[in-house]
Amino acid sequence: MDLAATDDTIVAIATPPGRGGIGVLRVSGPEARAIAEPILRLAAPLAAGRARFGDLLDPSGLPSPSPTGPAAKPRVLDQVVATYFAAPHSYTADDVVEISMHGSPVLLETVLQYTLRGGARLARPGEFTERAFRAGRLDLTAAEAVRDLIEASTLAQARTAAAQLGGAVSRAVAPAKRDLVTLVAALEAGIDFAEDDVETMDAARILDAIDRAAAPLRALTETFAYGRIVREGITVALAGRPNAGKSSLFNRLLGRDRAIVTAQPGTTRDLLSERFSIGAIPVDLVDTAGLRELAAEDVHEAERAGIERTRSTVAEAHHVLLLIDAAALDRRQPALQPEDQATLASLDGRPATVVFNKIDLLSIAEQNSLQASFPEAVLVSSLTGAGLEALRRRLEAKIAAERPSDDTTLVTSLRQQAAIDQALASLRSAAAGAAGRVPHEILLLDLHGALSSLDQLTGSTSPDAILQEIFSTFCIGK
Ligand SMILES: Nc1nc2c(ncn2[C@@H]2O[C@H](COP(=O)(O)OP(=O)(O)OP(=O)(O)O)[C@@H](O)[C@H]2O)c(=O)[nH]1
Ligand SMILES: [Mg+2]
Repeated sequence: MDLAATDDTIVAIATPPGRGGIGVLRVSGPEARAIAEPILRLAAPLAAGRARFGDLLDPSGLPSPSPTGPAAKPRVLDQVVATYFAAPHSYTADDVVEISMHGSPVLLETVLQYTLRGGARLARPGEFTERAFRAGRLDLTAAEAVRDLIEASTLAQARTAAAQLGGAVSRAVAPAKRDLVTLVAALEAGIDFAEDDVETMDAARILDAIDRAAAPLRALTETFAYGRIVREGITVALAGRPNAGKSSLFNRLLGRDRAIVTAQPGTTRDLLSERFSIGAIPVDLVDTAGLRELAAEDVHEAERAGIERTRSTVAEAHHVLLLIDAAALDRRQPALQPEDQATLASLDGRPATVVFNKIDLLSIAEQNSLQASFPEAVLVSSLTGAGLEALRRRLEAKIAAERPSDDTTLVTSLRQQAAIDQALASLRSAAAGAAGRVPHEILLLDLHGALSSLDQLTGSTSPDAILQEIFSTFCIGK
């Protein structure tokens, strides 16, 4: 891999845009100290690993870094804490100075401009982490985890990212890599010394070794589906016939009046989507247009288009809440209408929950007999809020049911999953070769292929273009 130059000094505001209690400017590179020190008047000189309190001097009053600039008596702009991390014991492994000042955009911008005039370069998004990666302080899965941790919007996402930052994915892959290297070495020895009477491995032992290497990789890929749920969340679609109360339930679950509710069937036309969370999992809840067959002469173009959108949303949702107006059912013989049965059938086994709404219009006895007829259904009233807690718990339980055991490493990124899949494909091909007794030279091609996929996973052999793409998704200052 090409080692990018770290001989220049980069700078960025590390705190988010806007005003705050503290704003941090981060300078990293060989000139970090030299660039930062002139604007700092500290109680004691910068020392590795120490935070120093002191004044931040107004750069405009300083002898300008360009010799033609005006020189005047320095004014104090702020009181700050400056921390110095000496190379290689810093995040980037370069010299790093972090100046924590009051979080004023004007102040931060002034100091940033000063460091730029002093020879620092504005950091690209993710460049600090990229330097940490290139210095070998993080592998690629951990570097990606830095971004995921910053972007986490639920605690579950943060926990998963933190585990990856701690090297969980690399650790899970390490035994497979070790086994493969051992196998490759044994086979290569067999080839190299073919004439020297070195005992070559038989097919059964090779197959066994390949299987041992594949097992932890397979376990990782099985976590991907759930890892994605943690990272990206799930889509829950509210479907049902017009007037079942979908928009009312939508508003209730979100806790605010987002969707228009009227007594007229066909109120909702466009899809409405809002994010909330259930048991730490982000959920995109989608309110849809009521599903009904429209006679040709009954052309409401907007409603027809809405129904089409509903069908495609229902077809893609992780989970469908099929809402049914309980008050419109036959009280003695409650049964699903053909439209509702058709919707359920269209799901093809994907998770769905039948929800009977408007139970405030039913007597307790009627509610009980409805629940007895549909033991799996949840009974709610969007009007009174009855049954909503049970509905939330039901959704939470359904999501939790997909979850692997608590201590497993979750693979969340498509890139990581693709690399592991590729390694597994190479191993499958090697196993088929071994079973078919192909020459070991051919087997070795597949085994090296698997190893190189695992190297790509951790970034030890990733091409620069791929690295650029990954780090460009970071925020500036990280
Ligand atoms: N009594 C009672 N009325 C409800 C309940 N939920 C909804 N309603 C009423 O049912 C009517 C339809 O509600 P909406 O939420 O607009 O129904 P929808 O399914 O979104 O309807 P469309 O958008 O037309 O498909 C409104 O008059 C609501 O006030 C409930 O739990 N109990
Ligand atoms: Mg509606």
